Amino acid sequence: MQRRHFFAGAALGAVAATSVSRVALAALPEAVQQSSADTAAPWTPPGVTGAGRPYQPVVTLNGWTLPWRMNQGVKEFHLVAEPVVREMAPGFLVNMWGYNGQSPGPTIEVVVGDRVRIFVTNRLPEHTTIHWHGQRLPNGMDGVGGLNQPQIPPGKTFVYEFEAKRPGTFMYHPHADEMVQMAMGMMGFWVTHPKGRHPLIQEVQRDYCFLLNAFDVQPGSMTPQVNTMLEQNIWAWNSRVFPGISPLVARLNDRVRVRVGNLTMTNHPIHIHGIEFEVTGTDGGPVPKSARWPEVTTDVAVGQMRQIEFIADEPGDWAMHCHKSHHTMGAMGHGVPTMIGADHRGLVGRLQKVNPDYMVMGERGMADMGEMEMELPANTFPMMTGTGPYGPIEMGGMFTTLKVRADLAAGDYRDPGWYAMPPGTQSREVASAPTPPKAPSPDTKAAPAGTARKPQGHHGHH
Ligand SMILES: [Cu+2]
Repeated sequence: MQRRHFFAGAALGAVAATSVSRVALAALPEAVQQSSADTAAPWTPPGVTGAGRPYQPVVTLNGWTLPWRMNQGVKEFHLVAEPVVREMAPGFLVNMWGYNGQSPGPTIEVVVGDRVRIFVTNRLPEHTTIHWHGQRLPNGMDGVGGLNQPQIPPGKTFVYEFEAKRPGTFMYHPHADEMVQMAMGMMGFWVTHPKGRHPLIQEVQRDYCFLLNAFDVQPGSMTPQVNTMLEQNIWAWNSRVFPGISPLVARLNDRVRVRVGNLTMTNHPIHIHGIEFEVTGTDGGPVPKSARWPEVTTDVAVGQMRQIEFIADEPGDWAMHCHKSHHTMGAMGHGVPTMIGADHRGLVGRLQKVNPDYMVMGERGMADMGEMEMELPANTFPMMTGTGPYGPIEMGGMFTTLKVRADLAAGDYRDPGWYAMPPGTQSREVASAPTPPKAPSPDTKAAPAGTARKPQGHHGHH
């Protein structure tokens, strides 16, 4: 079970200070660091007490919201691009590049009309930039290295400044050595809340966000292969893989929004069990109500953002995952031959004389992998992992659960544990297969009760 990291304490206190000296105003805002890969509780802006926050904050799955400081009417943020070690699942560590201690970087959360100033310090071994994906902004703030600005050299700090013009779901990522820097995990989420009520943006009780990302981390290694185009083996949400992804928790009948952005090299059909949702927003903003339809899977193509919404009106632990079945798997060899139906028991002994490491796998399917205690190279993410109350879940990648409970407090995001099913509502084994009901046919009525009809050929029906 994961523990939540409630983001509070010394680091936050420093940026939350309301009185800032002239010297401090001139200095860069503190670059707040995050050491935990757990889901942080929503950040409370300085000066906000009780329910005074003017919006329902987002909760970033296995991520956090970057604190800002107010400087003469401008919200100031400080991102530091730097090498990080990300814990992708408990015990599975990967060398990445990210921001402020983690990959992805922190979520930036603002309100329409905010003047935003973002300082970007480069602590990478090569130059970088940040592109603010989807934003309306002056051309010189768009962050394409070489086209809109000089690259940010290692050791230097650049500043971006623009107004958050439209509400919605955005991303940020480098537009410099992009293939390498994104393959190393450099990306982050951005949410702009509407100012006051918006005719197409409903109020929600829970608002979650995460990025789809993918890595090629060879078994036993710690650094992604950055030149891999499509055969990534680690399919992640916010640089985490099941069972390392926090559940989405909702109170019964909450309206829930989930924002998803895709920065991998392929599309991901995101599927949620138990409810129907609508896509209420895309990259371009809120979807007109007449253009929404119910569905249970929505494809998020490369470079896209999707905002889905639903009423969490069915209690339970509902699976939520990418529907490409290879994307809910950990590191695996795609070149392994299919052995279903091949009885090679007699061969094993002979083959092991030649190759002592020879192992039989997959002759009855691959489900054995879920409980296999095979010795893996150090720091290798298993192909299938994660255990539920009824055994191995046989997943490992873009998978988590939507946990809907009646007895949650508003704003409680803690994992409530496994769902206790009401008696008689779970699939179960039966003693033996029941007698199939007789197919209605004209002579069924004619047959005396208790008389078994002899099977007849097809010509026997008339
Ligand atoms: Cu996928």
